[in-house]
Amino acid sequence: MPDTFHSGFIALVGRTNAGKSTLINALTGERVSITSAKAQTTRNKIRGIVNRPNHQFVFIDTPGLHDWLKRTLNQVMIQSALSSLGDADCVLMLIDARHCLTKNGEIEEIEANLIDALKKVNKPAILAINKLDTLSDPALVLPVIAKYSQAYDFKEIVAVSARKRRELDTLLDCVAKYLPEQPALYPEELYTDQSERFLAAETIREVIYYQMSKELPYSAVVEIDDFKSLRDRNRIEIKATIYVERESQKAIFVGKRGAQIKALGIEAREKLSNVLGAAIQLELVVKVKAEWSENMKDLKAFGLAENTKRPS
Ligand SMILES: Nc1nc2c(ncn2[C@@H]2O[C@H](COP(=O)(O)OP(=O)(O)OP(=O)(O)O)[C@@H](O)[C@H]2O)c(=O)[nH]1
Ligand SMILES: [Mg+2]
Repeated sequence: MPDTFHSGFIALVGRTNAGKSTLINALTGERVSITSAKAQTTRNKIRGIVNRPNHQFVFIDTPGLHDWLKRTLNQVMIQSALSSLGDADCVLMLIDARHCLTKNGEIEEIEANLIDALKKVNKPAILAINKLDTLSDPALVLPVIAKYSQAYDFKEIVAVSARKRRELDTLLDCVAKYLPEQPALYPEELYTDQSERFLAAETIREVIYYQMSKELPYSAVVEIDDFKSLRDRNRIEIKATIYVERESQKAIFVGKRGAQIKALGIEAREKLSNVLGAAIQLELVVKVKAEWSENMKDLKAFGLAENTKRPS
C-alpha cells in the first residue's frame, strides 16, 4: 500500500435537526458539538477532527439551515453555514431520512435551496441520509436516493445512523476519496480546535436547550467571564453569565427563589465535569441585554457573526 497521507476540510451542511452535531460527536468519539432535539442548536462553525492511519478528516459543523429567516441571528447563522462551503475540500450534505421529501415525493424546499448552493460552489459533494434507525423498512431510502441523485451529481450517497453509529466507517471511506494529498492539518491528538472556554459556554447552552422550553433557549447566549484552570488540583473555576433579551425572560431563568438557575447550574456542572475532565466550580448569573439577537454589534461581541475572532 502506498504510504501517502490525505487530509482536508469537510463542510457538513444540512437543515436544522438533521443530526450534524450528533454525527460529528459520533465520528470523533467526543462531545465536540452540542446537540438537542430543538431546532437551531449550533450557532458557530465548529471543527471536529477525526484521525485515521493515513487520513485526517476535519469536519466543519455548521448552523443548520431552516426557513425561519426573521431574526438577524438566524441570517448570520445561515451565512456562516454557506460560507463554509467555499472553504472546504468537499461537502457532506446531511439529510433526515424522514424529512427530506414532500408528501408528493419532491425534494423539500430547504434541501432544494442547499442543492442550488452546491451547484454554485462546484465542490465534490457526498450525500448522507441520516436517521436510518427511524425507518420501519430500510428500503424506504430508495426513493430518496433516486430523487436526490436526479437533482445533483453527488459523488457518493450513503445511509447512516449518527445516533446508533451505523455505517460511519463506510461514510469515512467515501469522504476519504475526496481529501487532497497533504500532511495532517492539526496535531493528531486533537479532536477539536475549540478552546476549553468555548466548550464550557456551549455546554452551558446545551443544558439551557434541555431545561428551558419554547423560545427561551433562543433568547439566551452564554458568556464565560472567568475560566481558571487549576490543573494540578484537577479543578476548574468558571464564572459565566447567561444573557437574555428581556426582564420577563430573566425572571423565568432565575425561577422561584432561584430554583431554575440552581437547576441549570447543577446539570451544567455535571456535564462540564465530563466534558473537561475535572472537578468544576461554577458561578452562574443571568443578565438582560436587550434584543441582542437583533443587534449586529452584540452578535459580533458574542462571536456569533462572521469575521469576528472568538477569544481563545
Ligand atoms: N433517531 C435518530 N435521531 C438522531 C440521529 N442523529 C441525530 N438524531 C437526533 O436529532 C436531534 C438533532 O440532532 P443535532 O445533532 O443537534 O442536529 P443538528 O443538525 O446539529 O441541528 P442544528 O445544530 O440545529 O443545525 C437530536 O435529538 C439527535 O439526538 C439518528 O441517527 N437517529
Ligand atoms: Mg448542530
